Amino acid sequence: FLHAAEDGQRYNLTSPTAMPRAAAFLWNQQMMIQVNCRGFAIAQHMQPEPGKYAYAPNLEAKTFMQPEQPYFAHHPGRFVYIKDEETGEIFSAPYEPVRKKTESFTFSAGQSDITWFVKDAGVEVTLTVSLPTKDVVELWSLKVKNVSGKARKLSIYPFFTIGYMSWMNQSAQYRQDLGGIVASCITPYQKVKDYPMIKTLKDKTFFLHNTQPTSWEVAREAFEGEGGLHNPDGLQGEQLANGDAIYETPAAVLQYREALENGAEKQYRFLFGPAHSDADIEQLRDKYFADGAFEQSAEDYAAYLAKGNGVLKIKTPDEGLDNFVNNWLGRQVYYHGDVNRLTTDPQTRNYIQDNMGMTYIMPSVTRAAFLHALSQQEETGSMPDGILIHEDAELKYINQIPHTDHCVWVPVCLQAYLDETGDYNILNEPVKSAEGDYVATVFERTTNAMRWLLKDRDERGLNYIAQGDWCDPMNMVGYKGKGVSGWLSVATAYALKLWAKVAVQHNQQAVADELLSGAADIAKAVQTHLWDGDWFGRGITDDGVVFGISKDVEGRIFLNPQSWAMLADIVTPEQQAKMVTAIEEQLETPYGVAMCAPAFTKMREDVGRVTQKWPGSAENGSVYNHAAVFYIYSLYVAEGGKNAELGERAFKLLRQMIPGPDTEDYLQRGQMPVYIPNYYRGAYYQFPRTAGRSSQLFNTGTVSWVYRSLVDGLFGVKGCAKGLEIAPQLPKAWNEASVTRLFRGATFNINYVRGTAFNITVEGATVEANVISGFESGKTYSVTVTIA
Ligand code: CEZ
Repeated sequence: FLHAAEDGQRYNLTSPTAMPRAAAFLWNQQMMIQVNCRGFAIAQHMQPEPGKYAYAPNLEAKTFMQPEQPYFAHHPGRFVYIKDEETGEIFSAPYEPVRKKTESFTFSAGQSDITWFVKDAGVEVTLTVSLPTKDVVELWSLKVKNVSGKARKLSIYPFFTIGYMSWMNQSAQYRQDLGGIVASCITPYQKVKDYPMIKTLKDKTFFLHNTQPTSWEVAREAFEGEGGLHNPDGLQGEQLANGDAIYETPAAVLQYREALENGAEKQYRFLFGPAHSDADIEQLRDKYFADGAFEQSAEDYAAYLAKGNGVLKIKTPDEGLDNFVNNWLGRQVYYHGDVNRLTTDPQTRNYIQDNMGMTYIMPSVTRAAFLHALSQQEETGSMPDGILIHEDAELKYINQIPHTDHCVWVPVCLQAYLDETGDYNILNEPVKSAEGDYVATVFERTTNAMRWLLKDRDERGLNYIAQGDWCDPMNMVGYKGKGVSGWLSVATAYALKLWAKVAVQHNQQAVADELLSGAADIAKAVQTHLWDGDWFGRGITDDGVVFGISKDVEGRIFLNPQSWAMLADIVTPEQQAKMVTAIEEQLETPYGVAMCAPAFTKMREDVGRVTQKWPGSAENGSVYNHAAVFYIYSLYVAEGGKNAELGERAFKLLRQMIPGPDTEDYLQRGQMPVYIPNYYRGAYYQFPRTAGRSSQLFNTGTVSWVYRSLVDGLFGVKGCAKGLEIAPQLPKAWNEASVTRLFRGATFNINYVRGTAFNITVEGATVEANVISGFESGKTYSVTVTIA
């Protein structure tokens, strides 16, 4: 029911019920749409804050994409009903709302389009959606073909939900002058001061056709009647009622009554999206219904996506991995880096990590983003909770809660940029404060961030947590101002050590010494206060209780403190072995490694909101892929990448992040391998029935780190000051592999083969150290790496 096509560039799902939530997504810089195989859709556009144009009745936290988004009969979606005029029989594409098991069904997730092929009773329906690169509009094409061997009379009804737009004011009309249906509303608000903004919003939703319909309906209840959406009253009559919606829930329904000879087909195009005014609608109509406009847009979009190709193409014995890395990983990284999750105030850690991923796609974007983030650094050296990336933006929602980890990400992610580009000049780049005129270089600012972390520690020498760290719902460990984070403490040690190395290269030995002595101090404090015998505790509460330790019944072990202690290289070999074993025993699952266990089943008031999440979901013990990939990365980096067992484990866990290739695995996760979700359900021992289920949420810091793990770890093709460092950690089971690695303008075609001793040749000549240097931008090199 699921297979790759076109070299993994598409994934085709041939059942609407096997993985009912399986979805794909498209985006451009102003909007995104996620559609599931059955036709339910979630779309969002920026104005500048995220807005909707097809509405569900009442979804909380509008500006956050929801994990495990619940779908229901009236959920926003894009559908087409087909009625046989002679027999009265109906079916619908994609699958909802009729839910008829059609003779054939394919949901085909492509790179730049999403297409369904549905066939029933001698009628083939092809439905495709794509997006333009800039405008906010969905481009839909529909093809209906008669393959029944005889002439047919059909009615074809596109039905695009618009939904409950606003309790203040909503309506819809058919507009002959514009060529389609236009719904209007007033976005609800309270404050007079919001009115100037409210009146600029795109409060219209349009559904335009390029072919005149036979009839239409614009009110959802009038269309649905008593039959329900799976058998709406609207389809009973010869024609739709050509009604209106006046303070009634809008819908966009058209009817095309067609007589089709055998073999004949009809094609239609539709535009669906939000607009501010009729003039905007007209403009979009003229632009996209012009001859060849859809085709041109498809080409432009493909060209836009091609910019996200990344620096790595692989060929390994693992086809599913190849498909994912070659076609989908870069795409997801690019999505994050290019549109910053469609928010105007990304959380600082997300902004920095998403842009770290961009290092492998478009390093100039990373560079600009780091400078931008640093321009918002506070005078104390602290980084704010969110980075404002739009002139009208303000820090909202989660960004009003004090988290203490933001400084850590600066050197950690900058390191990836330095490795990849060798652009050490960025360190001398002066950065002026967004407010005020304090100017300091990137080196100075990052050093200040490190000093802030050093300072923001308690008498034990551990880092305060305030109302959260990387784990943002861990909000009650330290809200009284005393609690500390074990993870942040080791993460600080790691950041300090990384930055100390940079300081040495930058001829700032005194700074390096200061940072290293701070790191040593933290290491000592962590060992003294948080080592629990087999692993490190997660933190110490305001009341001085160490948690995340063996005597805890719930939340006994957390992944992050172990991973980052390994990254910080503050563990003894004995400790490391114990931690890895404890993680294997308590956190590893067939779907990846969970971030804590056992999941909390009740509120722990000295830990916080995270314990109130459903056990096994999100930060409460799911396979939270972001945390999992930190561990994977730490396994690759620990012991200088020289411990083959750790590398083997890293690969196993990395592979578990990608759904498949076994049928059972797909069914359990319910997701296609076209992105990595933010989590798979965990609580493997507590709730085995749901363990592995995908959140279907493609916003996640995971993917930048997956890319980095492939480059630095698995394939060992990391940059360094001198050039390209070759240090692969291929799994034992692979006898060979090859990669094409783009690096600083040059192309390296690298073949890995097994042999007796480690050896590298470039164009046949042996390389002495394991660094390839002296290459030229624009040239292609053939490299053979022999691994013992
Ligand atoms: O948000 C992510 C954050 O964007 O959670 C991560 C954190 O590191 C990321 O920066 C781990 O906490 O508020 C909540 O409880 C939400 O669950 C967020 O924590 C979560 C959402 O998935 C965002 O979509």
